[in-house]
Amino acid sequence: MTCTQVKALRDPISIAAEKIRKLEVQGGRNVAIAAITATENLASQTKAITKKEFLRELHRARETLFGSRETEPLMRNAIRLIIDQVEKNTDKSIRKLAETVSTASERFLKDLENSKERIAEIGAKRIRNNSTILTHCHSSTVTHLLKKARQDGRVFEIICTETRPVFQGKTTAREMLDIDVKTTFIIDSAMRFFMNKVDLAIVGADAITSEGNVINKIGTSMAALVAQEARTPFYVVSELLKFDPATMYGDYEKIEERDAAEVWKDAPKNLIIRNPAFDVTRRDFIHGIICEEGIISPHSVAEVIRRKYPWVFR
Ligand code: RUB
Repeated sequence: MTCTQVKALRDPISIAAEKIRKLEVQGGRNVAIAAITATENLASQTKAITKKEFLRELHRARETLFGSRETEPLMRNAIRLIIDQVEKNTDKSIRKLAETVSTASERFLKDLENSKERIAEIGAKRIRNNSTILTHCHSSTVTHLLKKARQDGRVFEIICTETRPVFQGKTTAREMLDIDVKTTFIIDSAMRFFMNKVDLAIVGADAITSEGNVINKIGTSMAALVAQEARTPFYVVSELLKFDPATMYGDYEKIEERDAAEVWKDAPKNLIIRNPAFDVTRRDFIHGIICEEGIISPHSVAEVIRRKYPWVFR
């Protein structure tokens, strides 16, 4: 290993980006937390002498983190806000600027935690006693909501999809078994078979667009489609800051395409394998977005965000 490679491995940003890329850290929320923590660590260890150098370091970190997963606006909004605070700070002392990173990071993490709790409080009320809920992939926001419902004494069952190709559904299944929830594990293509046997479908989100469409793990739009056919209410559970402001100004949210080896390791030569990580669920399929501001219609999402987090649009 070369000196540069060793140095890169020790750097908190490269370590975090690598974990995010490899899905050792998964889910929009955990990705954002890992990126924020790494940025805070980078700032506390900086050897920069001038503000210009410090900012250059932060901008480099931003590029590396944003490149680690393309469909994660919560991470992007967080890092953008933190760097913005440093840029606005007129102080020239690096210690003070590093403190700004730390204060902004801690505040963001605290707000994120509060949102998670608020979402769980609101959403848990929709989990009726003796109901069955279907979920797809692993969303820490969804499982937190379900844990809250359980703490509130609600008895319910979960059906979770395995979520090919990386099987994040196994994490959901384990978390549900840990809180004594009766859990059934199904293959993704059994979604339609089970959808008319459940009372509710709940999924997380990676990104929300200005039109109120939701981007989440590949297969989510299929779940939404079959939920509509089965007349099963379909809810998205998400922090508002998963909103991507660039979609307001014409950009499309990028859909990350992952390594083909995740789908088939020793695939025959010349076989084309496609592995998109996410898909878009149109707002018409979504009953409501359960967020920190309540259960809102996907149609009103941009308006609610503009009111609650006006800085996102700047
Ligand atoms: C995870 C996924 C989750 C959202 C929401 O995909 O699609 O539903 O990220 O998760 P991956 P959370 O495993 O590819 O990251 O509520 O934890 O933010």
